[in-house]
Amino acid sequence: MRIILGNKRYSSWSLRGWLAMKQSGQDFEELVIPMDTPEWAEKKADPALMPSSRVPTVWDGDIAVWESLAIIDWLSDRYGQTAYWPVDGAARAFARSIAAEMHAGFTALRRQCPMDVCSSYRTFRLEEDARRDAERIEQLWTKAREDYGDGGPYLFGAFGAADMMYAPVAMRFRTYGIDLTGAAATYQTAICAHPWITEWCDAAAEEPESWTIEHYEDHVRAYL
Ligand SMILES: N[C@@H](CCC(=O)N[C@@H](CS)C(=O)NCC(=O)O)C(=O)O
Repeated sequence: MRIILGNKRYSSWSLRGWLAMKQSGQDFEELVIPMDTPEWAEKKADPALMPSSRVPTVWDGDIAVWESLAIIDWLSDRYGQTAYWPVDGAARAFARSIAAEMHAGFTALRRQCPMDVCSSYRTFRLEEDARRDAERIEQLWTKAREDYGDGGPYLFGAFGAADMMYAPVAMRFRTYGIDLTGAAATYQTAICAHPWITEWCDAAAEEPESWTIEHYEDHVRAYL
């Protein structure tokens, strides 16, 4: 298997797909393409590499899968549902719902706080719509941990699909100094300390300086 990724520093959707690949337990190759470069423009125009012109894209032999949730579905069908979704029906319904809510929503938070695992902004101001997104996420994490979190430190106990979808948000909260409380704060600490997250951040820190995307930095400065 092979996964096509954007910069590990910035590409939150890539992180979701990559975590799903790690969870499969299979060996896979990675191709990281620096976004906003001529190479990116060329590669994203190639449907034999990126059929949706977006990352992540997974190639399983000659079968392409894109969209982070579809990648999770594909891998869970192939390598075992229980590695991705809770067995208990109520827990699974909640896990699927919050994973889909992440995939489709929280646009204000995503727009205002682009993922940047290499930076830390201690004076960041969230606008009202992004603040509401952050509060909703804190509520969802708290409910998952309190109602379904026995058996491990992650949203549904063991690491799974919902954690893959929310890990980039935990990273954003860390980057922008957005403080959580109670069970949500404990969860954020656990996910940020996950060895695969550490591996991802270490690789991000090794990316060349020339891959820095200036307009992300300019955008963030507006909220400092
Ligand atoms: N809904 C998609 C989102 C994928 C996406 O938007 N990826 C970004 C990078 S993080 C991308 O490839 N954007 C195209 C571009 O920047 O040209 C998913 O779940 O995978």
